[in-house]
Amino acid sequence: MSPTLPILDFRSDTVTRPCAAMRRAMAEAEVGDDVFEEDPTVNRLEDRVAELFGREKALFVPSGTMANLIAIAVHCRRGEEALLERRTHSFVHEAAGAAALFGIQLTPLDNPEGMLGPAQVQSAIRPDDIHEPRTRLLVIENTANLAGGRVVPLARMQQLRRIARERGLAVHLDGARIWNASVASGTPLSAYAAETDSLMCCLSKGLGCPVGSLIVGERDFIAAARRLRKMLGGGMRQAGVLAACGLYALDHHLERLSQDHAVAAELAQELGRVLDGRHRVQEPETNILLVHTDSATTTAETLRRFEQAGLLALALSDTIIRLVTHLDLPRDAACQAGRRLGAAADR
Ligand code: TLP
Repeated sequence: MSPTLPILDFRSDTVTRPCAAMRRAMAEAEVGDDVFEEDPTVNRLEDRVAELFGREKALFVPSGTMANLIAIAVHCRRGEEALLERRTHSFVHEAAGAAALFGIQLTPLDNPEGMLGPAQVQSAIRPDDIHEPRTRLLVIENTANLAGGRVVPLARMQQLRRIARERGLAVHLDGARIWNASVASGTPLSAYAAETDSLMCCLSKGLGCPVGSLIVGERDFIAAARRLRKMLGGGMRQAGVLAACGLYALDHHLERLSQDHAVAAELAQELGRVLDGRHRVQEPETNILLVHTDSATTTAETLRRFEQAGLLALALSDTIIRLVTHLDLPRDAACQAGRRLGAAADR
């Protein structure tokens, strides 16, 4: 790789750094002790996010992982069960926190779409039998990250909610990238939220904040979540400096997500052009692009080829490479990637 080529970091939308204006908002933030609920900037962010989703309350927490853990633990008691699709972040990438810390069983269901289906949920819900865990919760991830940033359609969420209601289950939405789902589909955030009992959203992914997620729900749910946040050591003090980033991002970085989606679509075209038949590029729906390969060797070779061209990507498995677009990439990142890979192939 030429030493002058800037790195195009497609590993995740979590790699973004706060821009100058966001840093100014941090520096100027009014702060107080948030454990006493006295940080005006945190309070403003929580009120704003609750309103965006049309729910009573929101709670600012340090990470998406903590947000999911708390929500699952408020819904389920020890020995109870939550159902989720096998590729859901809470099952794959949260270090089994719900099981390890709260005694909650997460039961994965396989679905080729990467999202729960109504029929499989119906048959997975347990009967009232002393031998079995009590099924309490469905966890839905929208967008579905490891399925390639797929948007779970509102109609699917409505079907799942109906089943959950009929069978006495709650629904939690991992909306780390619900912003992307909403911008891509034109579905209002409040419409998604209406099909859930709780949800979480992340500021630290496509919105470009350095830290932070929120749990959203009704008053009693958030009161219980606040207690668990303290138990887990997630009560932050003058957190307004972080919340200020969220307020800034909601004003300036939400609508622009459509650009990230456009760059991902362009990148799919470019990669389709420069990668050979050992690769299949999955059409992106949002800002996440998957490249499926025929073997672990191809994956390793392709990642090496990317790296030599100054592109960083992640292997999700032996045969899946993930690339994510975000606001720290140049607008022509896809063209640049295609050009660099093409030029390297010609050498
Ligand atoms: N996802 C990260 C990695 O952990 C895989 C990424 O780069 O995509 N829910 C979803 C759907 C997520 O994608 C993530 C992070 C989380 C929850 C956890 O958020 P954090 O990293 O704030 O704990």
